Amino acid sequence: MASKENELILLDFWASMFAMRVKIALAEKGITDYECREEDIVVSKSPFLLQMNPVHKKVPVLIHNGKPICESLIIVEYIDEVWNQTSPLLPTDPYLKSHAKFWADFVDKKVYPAQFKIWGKKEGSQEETKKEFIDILKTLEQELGDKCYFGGDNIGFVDIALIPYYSWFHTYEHFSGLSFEAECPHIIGWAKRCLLKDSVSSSLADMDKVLEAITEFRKFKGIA
Ligand code: GS8
Repeated sequence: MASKENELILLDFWASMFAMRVKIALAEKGITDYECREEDIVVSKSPFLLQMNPVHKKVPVLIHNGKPICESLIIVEYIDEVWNQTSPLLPTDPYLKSHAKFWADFVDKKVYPAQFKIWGKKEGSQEETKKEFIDILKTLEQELGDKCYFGGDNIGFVDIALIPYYSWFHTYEHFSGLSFEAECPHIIGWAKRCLLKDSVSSSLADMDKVLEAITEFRKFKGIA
């Protein structure tokens, strides 16, 4: 447990791409001494989650010395500002910072809804969805260009926003028949580079466990 002056609690759900962002950011800052509380977001949210995030009632929530911070990208920025002595995640230059925030926002506005359509819908109505998803990944490949990471030579805000989705790629491929290696090899190369970092590999959910859980979830919701 963290010391009383720096008490950190993360309200988590193991397969949440949003919660994984927070875990990567904390790991990048070398923060390992925090309490991770798993939430049952499907059947029964804890009264503590409802108290800490009364507006959205969602994970992740980071509680720092009793004060809740909600919304994953806001949490990552908060972590970057509070633990600013090491591993900067956002550039200090205002233009470069706004650029990084633009692409992280793109991930939230485009990748999240497109991926949901892939696994959260009945198979068979998917041709447009698949094309939409691949086009989004290709747009991200263009932004990545020849860089090692979206952040340049080190992983940064955009890498942290996007890489958790990689732990779901197996699930997307399973329900769509897509091959990301064939369609967007640069994104796959980038993802593999990210996974070489302990901060990422220790924070991402197991791909097979995600597929298993989503297969069960689809049955539960009558989608399968
Ligand atoms: C999204 C959090 C979210 O959807 C963020 O933190 O960036 N914009 C927010 N969390 C999900 C789990 S991951 O799919 C959640 O808590 N869902 C519970 C619910 O919808 O009731």
